[in-house]
Amino acid sequence: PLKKIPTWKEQSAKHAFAESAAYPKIEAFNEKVSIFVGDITHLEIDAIVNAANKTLLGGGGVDGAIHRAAGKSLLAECITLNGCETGEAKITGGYKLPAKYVIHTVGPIGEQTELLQNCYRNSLTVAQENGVRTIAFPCISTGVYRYPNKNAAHVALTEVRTFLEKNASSFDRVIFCLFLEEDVYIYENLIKEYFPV
Ligand code: AR6
Repeated sequence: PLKKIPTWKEQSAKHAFAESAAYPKIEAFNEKVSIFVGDITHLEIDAIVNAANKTLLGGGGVDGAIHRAAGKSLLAECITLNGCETGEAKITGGYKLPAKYVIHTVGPIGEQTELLQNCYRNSLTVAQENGVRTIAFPCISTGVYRYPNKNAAHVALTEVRTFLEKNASSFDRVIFCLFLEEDVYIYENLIKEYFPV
């Protein structure tokens, strides 16, 4: 039988962070992934990923929440970046967020698998290049951009697993930050397939 994957269901980010700090560091990549259910702007970690749009100048959904929580200095830095292509990723400071960095990636509009794969790969690469050891992803493209939730979860889990297989020592924790019940149901089932112990 598969060992149970540690999951975080706490709405309290402080509690989640305390758990993360207490969690023993284990080399196996499958010990490094977690589910967090709640608001990504509450996470006190190295980097949170933003599901942005090509302008990088803010929007609704998780993008709006991140800009509101980070304050206007985030927008000021984003203005200097001259936008971002779909599938690419760019890093900024976190400003008033408890996270040190925000990694902005632009998901595809609709189900364009390769572009969504690129979002995860490029975000993890940018994270690695900047010494980020703890990172959280929202469910990129599954809101306003309408990528089907379950298929998007397969992409997210595949890409994180593949990246960790090659670069396990670069990261202490990769968090799938889930905001909707539907995604909690999907990830709790699929994560066991991608990260068995
Ligand atoms: N914390 C974590 N996840 C959240 C939060 C939050 N605070 N708020 C929403 N989500 P979406 P997209 C979830 O629409 O589909 C913006 O206007 C949400 O429930 O934010 O990539 C951008 O500027 C869903 O599961 O991103 C772009 O124009 C997930 O985040 C466009 O939307 C992604 O939903 C990008 O669309």
